[in-house]
Amino acid sequence: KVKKVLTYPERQSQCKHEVLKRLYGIMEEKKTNLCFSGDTTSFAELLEVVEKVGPYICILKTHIDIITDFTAENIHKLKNLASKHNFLLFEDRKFADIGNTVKKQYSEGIYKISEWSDIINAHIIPGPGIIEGLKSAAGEKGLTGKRALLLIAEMSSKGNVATGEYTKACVKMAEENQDFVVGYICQSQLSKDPNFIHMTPGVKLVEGTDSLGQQYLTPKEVITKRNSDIIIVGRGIMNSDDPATTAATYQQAGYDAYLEQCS
Ligand code: 5IU
Repeated sequence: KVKKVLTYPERQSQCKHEVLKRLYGIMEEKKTNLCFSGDTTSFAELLEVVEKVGPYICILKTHIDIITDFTAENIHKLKNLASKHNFLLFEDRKFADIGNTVKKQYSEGIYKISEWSDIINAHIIPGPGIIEGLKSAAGEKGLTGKRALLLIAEMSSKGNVATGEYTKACVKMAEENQDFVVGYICQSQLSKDPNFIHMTPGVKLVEGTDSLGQQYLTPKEVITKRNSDIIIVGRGIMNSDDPATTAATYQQAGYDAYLEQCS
């Protein structure tokens, strides 16, 4: 039987980017491909739930601009949780403007995302200047190699237009910018190159939809059928009565699917 995917340690040794090497290391050590999307408007609640789910995740995805009680002190606490539980921070900012503007959105304003978020993402609609802009912002803060970008190649929501040629253009842009782009937000595998990781949102234990266009696949479908690498789970964990136990369930489902893939 031929292995369908490389193991995390194999990918870690074959990939070039420091952030990706760290991520594969965490995935191997903690036996998890679970990214938790902590979509709450309360920083206090975010810190509380992350303290519980921290042991089960490799990445925490945030939407810092929905938080009402933002403070630098809370960012400090979040960074401490990330070191304590050993996971990366991914601000799901979905940059989409010209290079000169995203550069400021990434490093300035209230949130100063580049100072704390290991990973960010962007739409490719403006062209490669958006990648250059974000990369130069990280460079100016002395963070070259410590920050990485994911390109949004596909979306989970019904009727989205990130398909076909658009997705292909995204893959091309990623391949041309490997010093900063480390992968994709997508719904299925787009590359076999270990320098690119695939992260898939729209994941729940049971398939379905929400009332605003979200479409859900199961962890098994995402990892073994779509050959993605990371499952991104928000409400499936956030809205559960026991986030820690539920996160452990998603961790196990995602990791079992990975083991099945590489055995
Ligand atoms: N998200 C998606 N679909 C996408 C992209 C991002 O759901 O195509 I790009 C984000 C939105 C939300 C999280 O923060 O992933 C999914 O949350 P739920 O698991 O609660 O649906």
